[in-house]
Amino acid sequence: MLNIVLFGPPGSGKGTQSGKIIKKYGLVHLSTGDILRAEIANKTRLGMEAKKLMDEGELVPDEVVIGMIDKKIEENPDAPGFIFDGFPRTKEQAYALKKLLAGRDMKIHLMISLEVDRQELIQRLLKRGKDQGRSDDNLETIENRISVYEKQTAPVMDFYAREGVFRAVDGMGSIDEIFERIVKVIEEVRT
Ligand code: B4P
Repeated sequence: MLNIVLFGPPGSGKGTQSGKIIKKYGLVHLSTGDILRAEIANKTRLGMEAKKLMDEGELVPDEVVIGMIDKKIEENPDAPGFIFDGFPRTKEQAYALKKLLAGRDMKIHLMISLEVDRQELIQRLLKRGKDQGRSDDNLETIENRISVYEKQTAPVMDFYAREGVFRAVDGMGSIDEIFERIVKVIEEVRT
């Protein structure tokens, strides 16, 4: 089994690289952002509550996203492994993930942190806002998302460094170049 946390600031390429990783390694992709956007599209009560926070660039409460992840793991008992994309985003979520994996005799084998300059993050997200019209990809919300990341999410790196599974990867360059760097790190862990 191979369980990976793909980590990084908003716009660092987590969703993009997750797509390539699941194709190569057959892992199950769990993106809390995608799950929340599906709730919004289905106009559920959870979706409506989450939308307000997401449009402001704030985090959705820990217990909500932890419950979502728990359910998805439960639904995939035969998975060869999972890629956690955009989760955990707080230390509390990281502890909760450790606990819910341990209860199933599972653990995180690797945490990949994508490192990208702030200016590049903003450019990528503004471009996506223009191309796809995502309501949280506007300058004001992007800046808040980055500052929420720095305050609430960046400490998650220490958690995984202490677990001995933290690996930083240069997230600047072309999508294929970055993917090659990620594969190299995954192969080191698998052998
Ligand atoms: P997410 O959906 O996780 O959004 P994100 O951080 O912006 O990353 P995403 O994966 O979409 O973008 P990517 O970097 O791949 O979260 C959205 C919101 O949901 C959060 O703000 C929060 O409110 C809520 N939420 C989600 N998870 C939560 C949790 N665990 N706890 C609490 N709240 C939570 O790519 C960005 C763009 O860059 C793309 O358009 C892509 O094409 C482009 N790109 C990628 N790589 C590139 C490259 N190398 N060069 C040029 N462009 C590139």
